[in-house]
Amino acid sequence: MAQEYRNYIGGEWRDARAGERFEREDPATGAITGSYPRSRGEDARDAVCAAVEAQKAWRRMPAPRRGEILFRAAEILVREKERFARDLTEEMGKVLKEARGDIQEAIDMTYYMAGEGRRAFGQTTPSELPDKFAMSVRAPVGVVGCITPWNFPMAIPSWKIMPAIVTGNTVVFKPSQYAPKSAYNLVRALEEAGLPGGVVNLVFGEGAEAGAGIIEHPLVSLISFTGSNAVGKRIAVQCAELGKSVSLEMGGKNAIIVLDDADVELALEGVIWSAFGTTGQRCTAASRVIVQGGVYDEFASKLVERTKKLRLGSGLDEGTDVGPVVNRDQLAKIASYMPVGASDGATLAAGGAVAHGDGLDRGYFFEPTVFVDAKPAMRIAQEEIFGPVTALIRVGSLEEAIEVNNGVPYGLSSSIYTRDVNRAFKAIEGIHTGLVYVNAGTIGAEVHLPFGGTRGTGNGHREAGTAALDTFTEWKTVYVDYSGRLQKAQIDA
Ligand code: UN1
Repeated sequence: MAQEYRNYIGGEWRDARAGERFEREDPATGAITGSYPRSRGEDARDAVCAAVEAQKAWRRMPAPRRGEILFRAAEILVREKERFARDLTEEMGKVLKEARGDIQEAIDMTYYMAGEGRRAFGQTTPSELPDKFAMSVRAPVGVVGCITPWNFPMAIPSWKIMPAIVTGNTVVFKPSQYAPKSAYNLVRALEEAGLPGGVVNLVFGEGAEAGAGIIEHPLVSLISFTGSNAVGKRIAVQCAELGKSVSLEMGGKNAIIVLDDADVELALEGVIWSAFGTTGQRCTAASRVIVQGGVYDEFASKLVERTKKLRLGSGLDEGTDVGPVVNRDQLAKIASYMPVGASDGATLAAGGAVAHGDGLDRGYFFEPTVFVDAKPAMRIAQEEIFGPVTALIRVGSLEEAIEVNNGVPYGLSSSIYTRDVNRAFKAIEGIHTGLVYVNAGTIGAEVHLPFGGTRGTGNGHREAGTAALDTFTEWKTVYVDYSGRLQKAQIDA
């Protein structure tokens, strides 16, 4: 019998009203990892009501006290890091050392946002009139719906929940049905840390059911969503009609540029890590490599050779380089791009198929794949595949590399390998993505800097850093006139 988990609503662990459940399996073995409530709109509504009720006291609690609860939650995550990492690997497949990184990112964010309980700075500034004081303070937006994906099932929820609650909001959290245990672990840590009931409510289930119930509810002021571009756009349209704020993070088609003067060994390591880490299922994954002509052939042959040596297997096995993809649908989607790449004229140089043998048939494994001689406009070089697939594109110059880098519908992350500081800075200036790395891969964002992207990646918001506070708070501008008479701005000044 699979272990049964429950929703967390108003501080109580409860089943979905209709009593329905779904099971999650380990994508490496097919073993069932847990059973979860399949929540519907009515459960989402219960959760929103609990969040509305809890908001009254929570927004009045001094922010430093709220921060202390976060600090205690971070301590619990530290204590449980290894256990939570194993749970995470078992339910979504990434290798254990990356799962530890996922938990660590949540720990970092939780400590960081605990500190914001004593900062959350606003502005004070001189007034244009005498005997008048001008300042701005941050106020919570109210009830926030957090809808999160499976690829960073501990980190991404923490990017949303921690800044939301430290600034006085309450949350309804709907995690992906492909990584529910990590959501449970995170919420349990908050409960143990002493978070009052109703401040974070957890509703398991599917986007079209539980997620829709949160989005539609009139008392939810803000939706923070990370996931696909197609779903994000639909949510944005719906939120516009309902008059809600929405913060979207929706993927990428990120590139690493390798110039002729690059340290080739370093660039190779960066490409392997960025293209195949998390089995390529990162919105920051390097699914394009733009290589200058002088080094292209050497780079391509070394990359192909290294890619073929990567070992596939369960992420729990320390010898594994690349784990499974998350589910059967993703496996089929990735496989469907192989004939697309070939018929568009790219050459398949490594991988290219569902992996078999050595116990791999029980899970969803795809061979790490390299296409060479891809052209910038090909579908494999334009569309987010979200799997262990990368495409090499040959260019003649830095200027062409920048143009190719920018010529996609997304703008999340990018990277350039060069030893020339002038070229590095030209790239930093010319590249239109939210993140730019120099002599490092496209992944590895840190929690105290803004995270997000341009164009199809987002809608102008950033997560993490103090930018997150801008998403989860409203500015309240306060003028205090202590002159004792009517002073008219713009007129008496
Ligand atoms: C994502 O790919 O969805 O920088 C998030 C990184 C990680 C977060 C990635 N810290 O790749």
